[in-house]
Amino acid sequence: MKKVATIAGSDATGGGGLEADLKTFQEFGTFGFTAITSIVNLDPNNGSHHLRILPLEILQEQLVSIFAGTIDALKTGLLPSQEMIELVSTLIPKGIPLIVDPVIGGKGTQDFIKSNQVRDLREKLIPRAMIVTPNLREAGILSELGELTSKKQMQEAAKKIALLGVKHVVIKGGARLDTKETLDLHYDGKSFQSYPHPVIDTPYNHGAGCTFAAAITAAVAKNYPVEQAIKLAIDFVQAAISMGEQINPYVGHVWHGAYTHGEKRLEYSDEK
Ligand code: PXL
Repeated sequence: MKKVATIAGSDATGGGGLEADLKTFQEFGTFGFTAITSIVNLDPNNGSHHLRILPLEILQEQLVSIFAGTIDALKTGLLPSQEMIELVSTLIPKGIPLIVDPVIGGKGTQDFIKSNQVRDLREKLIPRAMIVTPNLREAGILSELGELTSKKQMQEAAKKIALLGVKHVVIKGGARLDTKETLDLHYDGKSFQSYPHPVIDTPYNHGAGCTFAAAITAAVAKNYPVEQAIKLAIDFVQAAISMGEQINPYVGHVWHGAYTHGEKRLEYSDEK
């Protein structure tokens, strides 16, 4: 069985963060490991998110644990401090495919990380990655091009991010592009491949970005070439968004089990 690890924050409400990663890893038939950097909690009085950062030594102990055996692919998500970015950049073994999801902010909340951490992501972690998967906003920040609204600007941003030293840049167009169709863009240092797909009209899409990067990570662990891993991840996330559900008064999550209709497993039947 392929082993995949995520170094990420916990989303207490279960849609994004390492919860999304683990659920997705399992759906892809891989065995998931986690190292928790932080916990994002939701205030039920007003829907605001609160970030609780774990002590660095607890992250270090988890990294030592997960690297005690073989890991086939590794994903990073929310790394909320410079010390954590530094630690992860130094402790992850060379030779394991690394997928960096450069989490900067959540939806409609304050950014989780500030400019110093963004600089460390650019200078320390992204150069070690095989694939980086920013959303539109993160791509604008990492490329220092600001707001991106067109395919051409996405291409420019991908080129600039590739210059940081990462082979594959995959920008998630998401629902923020000003069109009915959206697109995900892949740049491999030589050419661009775009993957247009319809925007699914739903507010219940929390967790889509983490799920996308987790799906790519699991597919890479299973030896899929990057292009095929991206296609699998897009189909998986489209299914997950189309079955998104409201989870509490403030947010609705993608259903990570949609692709294989996990909700139908073990349905109780009293038929004899
Ligand atoms: O979607 C970005 C994200 C990443 N990681 C954690 C999160 C979120 C969004 O809420 O909670 C832990």
